[in-house]
Amino acid sequence: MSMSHNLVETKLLDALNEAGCCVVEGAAPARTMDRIASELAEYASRGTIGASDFEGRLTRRTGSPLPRSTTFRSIATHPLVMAAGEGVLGHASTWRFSAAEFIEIGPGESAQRLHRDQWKYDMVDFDFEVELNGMWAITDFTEENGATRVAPGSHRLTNRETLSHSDTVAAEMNKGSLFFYTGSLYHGGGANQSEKWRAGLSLQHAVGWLTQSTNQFLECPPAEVADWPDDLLRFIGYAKTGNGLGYWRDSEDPLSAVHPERDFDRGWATKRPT
Ligand SMILES: O=C(O)CCC(=O)C(=O)O
Ligand SMILES: [Fe+2]
Repeated sequence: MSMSHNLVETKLLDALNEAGCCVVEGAAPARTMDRIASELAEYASRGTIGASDFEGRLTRRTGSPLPRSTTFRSIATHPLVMAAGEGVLGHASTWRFSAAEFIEIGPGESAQRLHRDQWKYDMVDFDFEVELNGMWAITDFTEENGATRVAPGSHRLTNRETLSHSDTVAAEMNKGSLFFYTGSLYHGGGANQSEKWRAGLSLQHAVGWLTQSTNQFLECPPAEVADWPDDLLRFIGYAKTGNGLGYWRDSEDPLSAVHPERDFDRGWATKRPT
């Protein structure tokens, strides 16, 4: 029996509020995950491995999945992503996509150091949420194969906590599931004690007044995205943002760089948080 969308969203937002994390089982068909993996395979085969201890010496990371995978593009604005983002970041004037990365944890990899993703923002100890992140299960995630370790409730702690493995649980989920967590939640990639690779597509979203993790205008330049849907282009950053941010040249709308043939309103964004 399937729950109605509204009920799923309500439970998701309650869990994100209470625990700072939530797994939604079966958010997409397994074959959608297989397609993403096969579209990224040629890039992953040239991907970087072992760049640093934090990134994982036996972990392969492949960036820029938006231009590289049409199937990922088709789910980047998935209704659950939009609902979770609105629920966690809707306090800000705007929020948007920040980055995505295909993460494959290899057999024998050790556990990643526990961290808060929002530490990327100069370790500012925000007392409100600035990021809503996630992970699509491209393969099954099990405790044995390195499912992400999370400390539920740790989104309410401060930067000064010293949590250990015993404070965490494995975010186990089946292929096609979607795991969400806030930028304030302590977590880390798990140790892979199996013989197979664990693959996930990690997602980052942030309030519109913070810099995106990866530079979307280099990864998805105007000349290459003219046939992408407007809502996706807006979401990745071709939009005025925050309060008076993100315009270009003469108070112009950044989407006009993709579609110079169209008319757009000029002027700064004047949206303020309510
Ligand atoms: O791969 C994972 O399970 C988590 C990776 C992670 O948290 C990170 O690299 O920031
Ligand atoms: Fe992380």
